[in-house]
Amino acid sequence: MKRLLSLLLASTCLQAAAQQQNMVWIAPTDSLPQILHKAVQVTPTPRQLRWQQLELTAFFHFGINTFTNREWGDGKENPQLFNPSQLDARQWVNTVKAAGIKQVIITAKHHDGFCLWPTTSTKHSVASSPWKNGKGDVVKEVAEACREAGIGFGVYLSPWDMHEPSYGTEAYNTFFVQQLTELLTQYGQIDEVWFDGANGEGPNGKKQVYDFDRWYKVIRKLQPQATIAIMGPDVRWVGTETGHGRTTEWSVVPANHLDPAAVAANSQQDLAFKPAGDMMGDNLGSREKISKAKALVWYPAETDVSIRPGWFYHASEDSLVKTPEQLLDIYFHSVGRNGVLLLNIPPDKRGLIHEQDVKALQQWHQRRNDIFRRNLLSSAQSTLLYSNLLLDKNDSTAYTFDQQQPMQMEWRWRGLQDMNVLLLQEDIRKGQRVENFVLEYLDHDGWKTAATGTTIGYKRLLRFPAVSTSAMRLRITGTRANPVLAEMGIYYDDKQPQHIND
Ligand code: FUL
Repeated sequence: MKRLLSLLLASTCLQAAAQQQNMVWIAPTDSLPQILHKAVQVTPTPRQLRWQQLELTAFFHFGINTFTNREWGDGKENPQLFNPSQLDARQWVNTVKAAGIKQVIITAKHHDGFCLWPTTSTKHSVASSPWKNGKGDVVKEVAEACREAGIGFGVYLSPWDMHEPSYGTEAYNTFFVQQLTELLTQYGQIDEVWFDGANGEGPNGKKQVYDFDRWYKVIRKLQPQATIAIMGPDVRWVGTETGHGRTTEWSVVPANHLDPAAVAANSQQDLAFKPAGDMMGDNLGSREKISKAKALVWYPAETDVSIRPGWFYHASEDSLVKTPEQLLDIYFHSVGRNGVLLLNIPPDKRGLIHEQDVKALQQWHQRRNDIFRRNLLSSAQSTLLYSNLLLDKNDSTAYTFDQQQPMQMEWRWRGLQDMNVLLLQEDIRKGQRVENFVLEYLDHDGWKTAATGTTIGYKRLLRFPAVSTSAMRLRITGTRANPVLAEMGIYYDDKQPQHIND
């Protein structure tokens, strides 16, 4: 009997483990309910979950372009031009950390091929520059500053290389592996590897066929916890560089290009594929799209945008740094739309983050703190028995609606409350489920709509014209399975223009 019980228990555990996975196959005979059931079983890998929880990450675009005042070099630049007078990676890292940013990515090599570390793969690097008499290493300084500050560290390594003579031949893939290996073995833990999709001509006029599979294997072996972003399997480009993501953002999307043999050859955790298909379309994970899919995969969106018009520093753009209000809009439309924000802050020719950018970041941080300081729900009475699970600022404790229960909750206050911001989070360890919701407030003649939304995902923030009320309710009006909510918040931003309606 005991043996039978333990066998039963073991098989239940196995089933539970098998149910939650990073990808799932769809059979041509699957009905829509079967597909929806499969869709909610697709969940993030541990590396994807950690990345999503960061919410705010930063890019540092810095390199030879900083000194030539260009956005794209051509690979012919003289390394002698690279000479920051006061480079201070701690100032970069501490500035962004103070703004709430949890991880940074340095452009170790941009399309011009100039390397910010003293690589043995080419002479086209900081080692040939006058900076620190050729003894400097920008990647090392940033990596150490991140470690000291306790934030994540990642590298951007451009596959496109306009300097390297082997570009356009098979030898370049090996050259690239050499660069990647140096970066992944000499600087401690690497949390994100960022591959850009650009593939132009090299010095011999040829384009390269990138051996992504080989590169992914190197990364998985040397830094298994690192997310591979954009031209990689863990993190998808949101499809715009404006900083404003989609209002409907599914992290579970079709993966029609997955090769079954390749998937079978890899363990689930190491699923590695190159993205294909439309990254810019509207609503990539709609019922219509997942119904036509061959497979579904957890593939969340990263929203990259620069604090200035360009990705690299240009003195002429000092007056064009995004304002704290613009950054706040970006925050609501990236983190608040189920994405991770990757905000570029380009260090200047001195090797410092410019005062204008520092100021904008500080004020942006202050605005966010002011808005989210007090969750008004903490002083309300709820119709839910375990409503405290939604207010504990812990996304791993969740409120699960059971199948029969009406999918709504009400909150009441003793007096009137002003409110104009809603925060919702799903427990994405249980997949992404909610398709539609409405937030209502009690007016003198009944319930009125304050805001409506579609997907929630890891986090959804909505601004709505301010209301003053003694009761509000959230109704989930469409879902793929019973909702599992991790957090909920209602706030009042007294500086918000009354007309904003996200
Ligand atoms: C683009 C690049 O071409 C830009 O220079 C920049 O690095 C941006 C993040 O990605 O595709």
